Amino acid sequence: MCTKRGALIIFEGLDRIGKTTQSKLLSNYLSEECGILCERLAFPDRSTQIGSLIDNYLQRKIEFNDHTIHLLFSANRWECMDSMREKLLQGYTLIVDRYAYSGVAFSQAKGLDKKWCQSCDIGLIKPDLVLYFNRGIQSNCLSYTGDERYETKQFQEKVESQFEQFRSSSHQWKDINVINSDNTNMRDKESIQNEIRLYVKESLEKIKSNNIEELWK
Ligand code: DGP
Ligand code: NA
Ligand code: NA
Repeated sequence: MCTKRGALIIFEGLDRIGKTTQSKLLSNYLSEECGILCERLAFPDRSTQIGSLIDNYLQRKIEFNDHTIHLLFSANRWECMDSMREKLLQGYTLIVDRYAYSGVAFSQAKGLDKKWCQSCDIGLIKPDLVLYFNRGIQSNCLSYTGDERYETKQFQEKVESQFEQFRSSSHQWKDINVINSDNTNMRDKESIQNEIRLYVKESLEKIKSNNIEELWK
């Protein structure tokens, strides 16, 4: 095979912080303006059978204990790995909304053991770039509240402090601050998108072989 593999680019961060909007903008830009093979996906992928259990859980229609739902979220990533690997090797860059970092952060916020949380995602495809959406220092101009299970201010703040642990532990982790420097407003979409495009360009240039590494090994 002589095509260079695509990049695995992850969007991470709290709920309602702009990941979906920005990942769609990026995906359109790469495919339409740069002519780069590209696909966007999101975890949880609610379209599979496991994803439908997760969807019902998030909508509070069914219950699982904390360990069980953790394993289901992880299984939902694992069931996509073969097709993701195949796509990457065909040269597709994959833009992915959430990944194993959400898995660890959300479950740790409930009090589960970190090592246990990480263990079931060991061996997933390692990202080339993780864009972590955050609000910098504590800011009140974001609302996380929604109807789904995790969408309360109190829980999101716990998750936020768990996300922080990945900052220093990974060199492909880049912070995207969504709040203006005056700390009162959201940055405009274009400025965030431009920052993301620079990181993505850098990351695409770094791919020199078809080698795919594994997460947390
Ligand atoms: P989203 O579709 O991106 O809004 O995600 C749905 C919710 O599930 C959101 O509150 C984040 C949470 N979530 C995403 N991935 C995981 C995971 O692996 N484990 C847990 N416990 N929660 C997750
Ligand atoms: Na959500
Ligand atoms: Na989302």
